[in-house]
Amino acid sequence: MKNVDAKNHVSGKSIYLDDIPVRQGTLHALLYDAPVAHAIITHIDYSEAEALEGVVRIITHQDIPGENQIGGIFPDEPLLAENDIHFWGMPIALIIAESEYIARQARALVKIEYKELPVITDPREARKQDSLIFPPRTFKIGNPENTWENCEYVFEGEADSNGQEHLYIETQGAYAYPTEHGSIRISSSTQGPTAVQKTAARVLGVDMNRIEVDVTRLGGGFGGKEDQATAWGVLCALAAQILQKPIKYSVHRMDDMRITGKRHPYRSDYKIGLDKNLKIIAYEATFHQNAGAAADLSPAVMERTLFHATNAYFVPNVQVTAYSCKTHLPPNTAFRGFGGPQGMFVIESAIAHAANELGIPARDIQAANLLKDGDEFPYGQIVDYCNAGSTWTDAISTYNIKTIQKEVDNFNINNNHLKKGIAVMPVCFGISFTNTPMNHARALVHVYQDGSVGVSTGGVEMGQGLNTKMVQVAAHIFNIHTNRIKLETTNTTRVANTSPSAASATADLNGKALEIACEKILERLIYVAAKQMNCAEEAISIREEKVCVNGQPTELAWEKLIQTAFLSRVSLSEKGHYATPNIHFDKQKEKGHPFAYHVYGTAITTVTVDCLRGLYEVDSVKLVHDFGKSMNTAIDDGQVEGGLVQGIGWMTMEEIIYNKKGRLLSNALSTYKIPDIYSVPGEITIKPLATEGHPLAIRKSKAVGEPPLMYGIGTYFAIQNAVKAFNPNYILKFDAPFTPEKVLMGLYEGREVLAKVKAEEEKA
Ligand code: MTE
Ligand code: LUZ
Ligand code: MOS
Repeated sequence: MKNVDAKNHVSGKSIYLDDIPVRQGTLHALLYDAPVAHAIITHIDYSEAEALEGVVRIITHQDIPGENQIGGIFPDEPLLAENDIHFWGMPIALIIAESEYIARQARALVKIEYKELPVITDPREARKQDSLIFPPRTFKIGNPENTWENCEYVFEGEADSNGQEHLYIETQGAYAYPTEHGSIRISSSTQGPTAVQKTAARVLGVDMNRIEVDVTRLGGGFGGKEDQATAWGVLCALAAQILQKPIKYSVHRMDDMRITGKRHPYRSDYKIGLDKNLKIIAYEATFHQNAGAAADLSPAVMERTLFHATNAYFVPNVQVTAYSCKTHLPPNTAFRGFGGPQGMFVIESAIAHAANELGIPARDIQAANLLKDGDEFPYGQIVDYCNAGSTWTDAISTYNIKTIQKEVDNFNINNNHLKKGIAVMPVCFGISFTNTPMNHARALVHVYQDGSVGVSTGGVEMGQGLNTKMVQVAAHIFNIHTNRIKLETTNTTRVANTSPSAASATADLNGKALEIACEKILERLIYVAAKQMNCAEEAISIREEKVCVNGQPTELAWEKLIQTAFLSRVSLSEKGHYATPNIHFDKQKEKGHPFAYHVYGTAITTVTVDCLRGLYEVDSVKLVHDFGKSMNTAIDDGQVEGGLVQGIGWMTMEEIIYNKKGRLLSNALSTYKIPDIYSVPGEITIKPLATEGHPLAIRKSKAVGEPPLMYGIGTYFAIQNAVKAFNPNYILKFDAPFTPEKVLMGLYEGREVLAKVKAEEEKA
């Protein structure tokens, strides 16, 4: 089935936040944010800004009727700064004006005085100064300390990965207006409508039932709107409450980039021990997560780093520790993969390091250590339905790794200034919120008198194709045409107390709730049909919009059945509630069974490096992915392609730079490079692994949103492989992204190579 929104998207009819027609008298909001990363405010003068014609009001923390607090996990983040500034871009005041243009002029007239304080931007430095968001956590299995002496080989090193800007095409924003009885209605570009509702209630000092949050769809979220959409919704609601006027805030790209948090940069240490058969028998890692100035989702992100620290490998002795380091950057947040990619990059670095020292391809080590059924993850879950080995073997044989390697070797022998590299990247990603209590969802279904169906769930459409999958689920249960079904907006008054659309689990959680709701209605319809047809309920089924008795279609069509049910006073509405069974986790012991299931896959990446310029191209990514039994291959393939390219961007070109004073330098698309059509691999081949799927996945179609991002990690190691082919003196570094600058430095470090190139140039 095609994406239900495809036509409207390409014809520009789809409605995003900025497309909502505004009400008469709508005012525009704009933040005044901190022009320094760490300081005490001594004086702010708003008088000139306030005097500007068209400025209606400047709202500060003093105007907040409830709590000045938006922290989700810990209450450590004010909505508007009081006396202290903790990051460059920290919201201080909200300017309300008749137009955005006027608000922008007013912003330039605000005068601030402050006393600057020392700035920390580096997580290792933060740890040294004991600046942590919360105490460190350790996952442990076996006993690495006693294993090192039994290892044939032990390697130690550092691996760093940088942050990543979400760059959703639609920036953050919200539109709020007052309704009756002290209530506010907020349209928000959020992955977490309930988070917006709950936080708005807290800040405004009203009950949650006074706040209605509605979401049509997002122009991308990628985790950046799981928690950080909240502030904008709350700011608009606050101004709407104070002024009793509609308030709109659609955030300018550069403001969005400056003010919001990003993927967490990590700086990590690893130690890996292998026996003589290349079995990894011990692994230790210490992760320093750059959390920024407040907790935001950092505790949960850090947790997932620990969960995925050993990626798709079984290691009997593991000790991994993570520190959430408090720095003076904007609070970093969820980003596709949610700490998992950062953890995986470190063990892949350790393996690359070991392979390089041993003079063997990394894939020899990878292949020797893949997970199998019955193995135990360091967090206690026992591996089942394991597809680490099957996706690996399938990829290696389908794409014929020996042939690919031979082509690469031949190319490298015959080319001096172009070199190819190759890497294999296995992925294992756990599906469920690692915080068990978040794994539940609800849906609400109305069958209308004419047989059409309206569906509401707690899930948010952000481009991942959720609504299409939900239509498919309802159409399947009722066995009616998909064009009879309409997905409603996501609204807190229809489906309440929702978890954010995140963790790749939205279709599973909301889809299962929707199945339950539809099944309950179907049961009643079958009762009505049986009475009508004068037969047993067991004999009744609905097939292609017709009531069947013992499998034989009758004259009773869907529409007629619905009318009959309605006239018999049978309820045609129902809600469904689903909570993932069998999951649990004990944070004291750091053991449990946190994931409903895991998603597996293996990608083979080849690249070509231009050894004169340091530029590179990804020739191909050929992968085998464990979709389970995909319910929509067009959508799922799109998720694999998008995730992969986003992962390649993170690993190779997207370079976030803050200066020592904590100012974002890569603050626009002219200074921050994201993948474009030219960065996409020349070939992407996706082969679905042939499996039966998993019973806890919606219609056995596994979650697909995040796992493919991690295939992008292979690109780093493929480039490294090519650099090494050109420059044998290159010393492996693990410092993503591998930008063209770093590639160039790597190609020419060590004098001999430079001399060789010069000699060749002279000869030419
Ligand atoms: N795909 C598109 N087009 N836009 C997005 O914002 N977000 C990703 C992924 N794919 C995203 C996307 C992230 S971070 C997650 S967690 C999942 O989609 C969320 O949707 P799901 O739970 O339905 O997979
Ligand atoms: N969000 C969250 C997530 O709150 N918990 C998670 O485990 C998670 N995982 C991936 C993405 N977002
Ligand atoms: Mo995705 S990082 O769970 O929003």
